[in-house]
Amino acid sequence: MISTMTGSVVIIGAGPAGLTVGNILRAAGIDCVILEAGSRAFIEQRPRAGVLEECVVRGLERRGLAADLLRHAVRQTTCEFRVEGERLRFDFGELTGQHHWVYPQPRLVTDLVAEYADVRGGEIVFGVADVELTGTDTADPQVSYTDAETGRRRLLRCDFVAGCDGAQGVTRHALPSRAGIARHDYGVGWLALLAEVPPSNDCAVFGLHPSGFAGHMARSATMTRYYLECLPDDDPADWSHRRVWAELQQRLAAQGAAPLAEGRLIEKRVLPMRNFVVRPMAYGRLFLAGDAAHLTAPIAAKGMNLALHDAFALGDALVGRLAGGDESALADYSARCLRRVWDYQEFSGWLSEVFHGPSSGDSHHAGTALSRLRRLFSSPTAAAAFAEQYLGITAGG
Ligand code: RFL
Repeated sequence: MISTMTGSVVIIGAGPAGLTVGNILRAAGIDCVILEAGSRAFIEQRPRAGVLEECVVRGLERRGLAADLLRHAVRQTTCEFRVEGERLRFDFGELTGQHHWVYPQPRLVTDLVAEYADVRGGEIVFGVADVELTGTDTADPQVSYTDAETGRRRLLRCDFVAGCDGAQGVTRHALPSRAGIARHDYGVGWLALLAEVPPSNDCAVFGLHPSGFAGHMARSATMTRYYLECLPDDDPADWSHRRVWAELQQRLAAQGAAPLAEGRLIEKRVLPMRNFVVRPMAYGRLFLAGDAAHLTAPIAAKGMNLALHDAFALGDALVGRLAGGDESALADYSARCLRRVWDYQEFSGWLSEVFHGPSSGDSHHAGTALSRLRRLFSSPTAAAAFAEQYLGITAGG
């Protein structure tokens, strides 16, 4: 079966990036179809990120995509470091006038799917398999896939392809071999945990400890994400309920901090801390966005934010081209996004040095890590620079 869609875009992947691109195109009346490997229920429930930068929220709001978020998200203006039994509270809100928004990724995805499919009339095909791209370096790109309902192959001819299929997707592999992939492996793992308990602090907590980093991040009034540094090849099965809570209590302990509220762990998986960046993010009529183009370990909580920054740029550029004949923003898309991507990669590396210093087994690294951290509380210039990166204020793009 062949469908020809003139003046149109095929978007692969219905994560935050793909759904945002789709919504922007639909708002401009441009035809598009989103092909998603999972089901609607699957993408609406998959627990992942939960922290959005102020500038991303404003970007969503400008495109009519933040109504529920603005009603329900919680604002945070402070983060807290716990080190050597001390609590160091960093008030980035006071420094910048901006804040973070806590809104679980599954809720955002639910909002974006509803707006795209139910309000803006966008087409989305769930359960696709064996997606293949051809002719992306010509004016006649084609995408084929196996339809879950009929089991038959379908072929779509379109004008542009948006590769928004995440870090495990296929679109990145359609780039020519000369496209470069820069990789970095931090050599540590994080045990990512989702606990059915209310947050135990009013803001994100980063615990620097000789046994390993630990993190606490609110997701909702009843759900908290925790992280424990571990070996990259650790088996989550070796982390019993008791062991997890004992390590969290120990690594996040500080004077004046109440013990953590403990509860059922509904997710427990080991994430190797590694990054990659695809350069360039575009080739011919194929444009990558989000994790498909760059993976940023959750050290700095930037992955979903970057995916949305890309999606704004790509959606707007495609509208400029398809509705107005203006090629310039598409031509600049990769270079523009990569400026922000590299800024966030650098910030992630900076934070990794700090978070993983005390547990590195290297007393020199431990010393410099603590020095970096303490400078945020003694130097207004260092504090301002950190706050800008934490909030994504000055990054290019
Ligand atoms: P997604 O969300 O992975 O969506 C890609 C979609 O593509 C589909 N797909 C395919 N569809 C068709 N054909 C194929 N061949 C396909 N292959 C894949 C997938 O089913 C999926 O629906 O990518 P996107 O849109 O680029 O969004 C990226 C974000 O999801 C990601 O960066 C964040 O979740 C990262 N992240 C965090 N980011 C933050 O900004 N703040 C955080 O606090 C934060 N915490 C996290 C995180 C990621 C985590 N994990 C599990 C990796 C915490 C965790 C634990």
